[in-house]
Amino acid sequence: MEAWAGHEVPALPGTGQPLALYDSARRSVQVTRPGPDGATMYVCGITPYDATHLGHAATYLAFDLVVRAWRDGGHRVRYVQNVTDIDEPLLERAARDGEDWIVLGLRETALFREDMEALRMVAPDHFVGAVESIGVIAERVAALLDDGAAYRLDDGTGDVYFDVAAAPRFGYQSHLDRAQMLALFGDNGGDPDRAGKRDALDPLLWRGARDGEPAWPGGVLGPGRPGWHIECAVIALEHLGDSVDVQGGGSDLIFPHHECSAAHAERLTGVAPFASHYVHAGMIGLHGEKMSKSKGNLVFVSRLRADGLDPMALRLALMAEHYRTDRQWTDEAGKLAEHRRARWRAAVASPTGPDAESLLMAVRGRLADDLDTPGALALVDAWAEAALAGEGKDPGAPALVRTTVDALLGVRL
Ligand code: 5CA
Ligand code: ZN
Repeated sequence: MEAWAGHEVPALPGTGQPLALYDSARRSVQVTRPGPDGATMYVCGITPYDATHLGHAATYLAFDLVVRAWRDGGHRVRYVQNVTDIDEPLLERAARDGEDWIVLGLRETALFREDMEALRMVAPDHFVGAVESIGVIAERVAALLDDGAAYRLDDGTGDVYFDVAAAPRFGYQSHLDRAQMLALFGDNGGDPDRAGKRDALDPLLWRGARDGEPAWPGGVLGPGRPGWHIECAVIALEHLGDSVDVQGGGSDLIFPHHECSAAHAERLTGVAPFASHYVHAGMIGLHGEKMSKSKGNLVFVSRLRADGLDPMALRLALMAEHYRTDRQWTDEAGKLAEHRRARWRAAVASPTGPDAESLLMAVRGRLADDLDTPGALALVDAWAEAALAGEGKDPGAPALVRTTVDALLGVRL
């Protein structure tokens, strides 16, 4: 499907530093090492039944900063994001509201594009729906069956499951014990109690057609629709090759989603690990609870925009704390960010300011260190206050700071 329009990221003098990111699998911050063909990143996209809340915005912002840092480091970037435009939660919401699931998905995806554009998020090179990928997903599920890594339940449903025993390293990404895995699996779309499975943790690859549910031809699989984890594995493999530099999403996807999609991809290609870095953004909450569709405590980007919060201030608000920390949204955070943006705007409108090249190097250093946005923002604050106090006489500095903030932080002043 079409991504949003995106926008120019201005070039900066010199080259950024190698980007280090926390990898959930190795449980440490490690330098990313994109190959000569460029850096590759797959980020788990929305399930479009309720777009776009601040949690989504914060997570996609983290990966937008990854793209900016890589580009600044001289890398070509290939970035893919999916849209889970067919899945249980979408069908449930459509049924609840008496709406066609296709209409619901299209409307929320359109709103998501609008919000991403307003937030000046770098657009993915491929923005790929599950529905448009069903043919290739079915082929890969058939390959897993042929390979003995998947099996069909013999209860006449046509449902096909992945055999986790076919993934000897299962668990290397999330580091959970079996009890933790079982609990999360059940809470996140899994069916640990389904009769006939070889292992309670075996994830669904293909759901055979049911009366009243949408279904597509699946070739040898018979009619049905794909499971969730295989969707992301196959879309990544189709568009980015056998492995990626970064597999990204919120920390709610560590298990089962990223563990299972890595297991599927690795079994399909024989290449492990599927991702050099499994990168996870912390959860945004409201009044102490994780923001989620099921809890109904969502703050929508479109609502904040309609209420007059500038999208650039929203970016700054979401960058005020580190992307990996779970954090709370408050109206106060929005106000502080508006104030910060106003100070920065006034500062870059000054005729002169302190040396901006050293600021650029320092901001690059903060972002290269696992996207330390609080550190980067503090550096720009200090420069802005000095410029506003009339310190520093470099007439070229304000323009370079404006470009630095635009290119690396995505904030247009
Ligand atoms: N379609 C799947 C991924 S393939 C999905 O999880 N969709 S979603 O709409 O529920 O979430 C979209 C993205 O936002 C995911 O990366 C998810 O991890 C992230 N996300 C969801 N809720 C929050 C939250 N409260 N805070 C931060 N990120 C969140
Ligand atoms: Zn995904």
